[in-house]
Amino acid sequence: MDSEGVASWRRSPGGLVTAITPLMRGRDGAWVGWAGAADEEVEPFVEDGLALVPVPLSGAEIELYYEGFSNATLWPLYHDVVAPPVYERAYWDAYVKVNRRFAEKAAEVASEGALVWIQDYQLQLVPKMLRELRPDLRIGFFLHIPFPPVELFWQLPWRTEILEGLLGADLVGFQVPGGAANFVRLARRLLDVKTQGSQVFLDDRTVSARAFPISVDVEELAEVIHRPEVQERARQIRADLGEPGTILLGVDRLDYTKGIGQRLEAFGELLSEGRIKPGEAVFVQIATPSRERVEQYQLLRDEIELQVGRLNGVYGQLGSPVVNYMHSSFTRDELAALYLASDVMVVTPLRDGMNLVAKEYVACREDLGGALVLSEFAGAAEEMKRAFLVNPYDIEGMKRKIMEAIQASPADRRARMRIMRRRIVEHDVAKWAEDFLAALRRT
Ligand code: ADQ
Repeated sequence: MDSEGVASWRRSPGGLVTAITPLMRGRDGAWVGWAGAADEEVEPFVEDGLALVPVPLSGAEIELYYEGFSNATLWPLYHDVVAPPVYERAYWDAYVKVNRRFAEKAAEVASEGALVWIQDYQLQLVPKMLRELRPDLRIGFFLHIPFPPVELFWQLPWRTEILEGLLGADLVGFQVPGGAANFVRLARRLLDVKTQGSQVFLDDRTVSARAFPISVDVEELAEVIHRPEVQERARQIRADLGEPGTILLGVDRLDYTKGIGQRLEAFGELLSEGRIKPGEAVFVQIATPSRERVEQYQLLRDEIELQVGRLNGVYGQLGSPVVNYMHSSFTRDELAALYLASDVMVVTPLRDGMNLVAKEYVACREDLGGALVLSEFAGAAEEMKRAFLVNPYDIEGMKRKIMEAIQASPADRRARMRIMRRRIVEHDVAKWAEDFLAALRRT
């Protein structure tokens, strides 16, 4: 709502929205989704070329379904239990109820024989529910986060329901082949069904499970970085930071899976050992506010802010902190300027489905400058082997790789960046969507 009382819509941050928005524009389809506020009953509307069909959530459902089952149960379970998942029956009941509401809304708006593409872990029961309501539809599902090994998934009290929910789809997409393999293995173990390669054979139909690595909108980013004001802003950022020799950059939702604490620990030790001198290198950490009412996220915020405060307290000087930390959301332009301004991008998740920040960085570095330090546990590492790959649990190893990235020769950086860019340019987000939808049509 602006100062004159006119309602408008704002896009929420995060990988899924960033990836899907460009491809929904101009397509003759509808996006069924939650509007982002409690108890809001909004009629379907068109915004900037997107036909949006809101599904309401009550305050209690946001707490139980979204913050609860989605983000306190499934999120940690699917990310290698890096935080303990909470198993609450009331969360589950809300998850079933809200999934049913989404399935009913999709069943209502989809035309005869339409393709329906269901996105992510919050809606894993929708494929089966929707198929029961509308057997004429072709149903695809894409999981943006990792699909865990059977041994972890087994913990889930509702493991059979979730698996059967997903098997309601004709095609289930994952970020990496390992996720698809985990899923097929789970189907075999839990339901005792026959499988072969990427196929799961049910009594009356076959479900495919395959990897479709998501990517970024390379063209849109190119347009952003070519604008003179963005380039000027990048120069300004370097000047504002005091023209240090090296700018290291982290950009993440403030999430315990992102390994922010581990990377700051590595940076702090490099300072304490004198391998990095204050003033010569500066760390810029952008932490986008996220899931602020979930307890684990509140604890994490306190921990990170304590760590930043300590580092600046010990190594910072008047007017020049060693870590510039910002807990806020940024525009695409400002993020692109940061990518251009930085020398070393540090992406160190403990587990991540893909990680679009790493791909955005590479997409923006047309100049072939900059180095990428990337966790082996991000899906993106499978496509970008020429990054400085690290195990974020190994602080010593991470310190070594950060130093290598800082000290790499311009020729080495260019060679690595050129190879990574080739991959990202050829496999952008449009290709991701086309590949998925083509595979869904073929099912
Ligand atoms: P996320 O966990 O949200 O995505 P990521 O893939 O890195 O993680 O995407 C974050 C997106 O938010 C990026 O596009 C980034 O530019 C944007 N962003 C980050 N900080 C921001 C800020 N301060 N202001 C504005 N925008 C900001 C989930 C999965 C990932 C998977 C994606 C897409 O966890 O593994 O890559 O979905 O499938």
